[in-house]
Amino acid sequence: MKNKVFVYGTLKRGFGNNGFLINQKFIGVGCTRNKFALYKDSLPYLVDKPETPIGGEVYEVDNETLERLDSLEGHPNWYRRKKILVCIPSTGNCVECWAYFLITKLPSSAILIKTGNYKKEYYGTEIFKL
Ligand code: PCA
Repeated sequence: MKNKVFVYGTLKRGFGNNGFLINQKFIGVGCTRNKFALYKDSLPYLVDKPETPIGGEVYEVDNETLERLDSLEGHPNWYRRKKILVCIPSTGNCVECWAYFLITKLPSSAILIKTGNYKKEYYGTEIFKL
């Protein structure tokens, strides 16, 4: 069975970890049905706290890819994969997707991204900038 994953950070197109989604099906850009909090320091962190809908991308991934994403994100002890509803304008549907939530303590240097959209210029330190 195929797994739908909502990515909001480094797994998005144009970001450093998007290669993990190679050969997987891009469904569309989407926005979470409910509000969450998106923070960043050198990494983006999704937290289950109602602030704003979060923007990202939805992919349909095979089981091997999901396992690779789980180890990348440190599921279930660092980020934890949880199901949320994501609305996809291009299909007109809201679908259940996995998303990785930070469940360890938020770093004190992390700041809230009020727009709910993680941007390229946020990613990493200078040498990692795209
Ligand atoms: N990668 C995952 C979770 C946090 C991150 O940097 C993502 O893009 O959804």
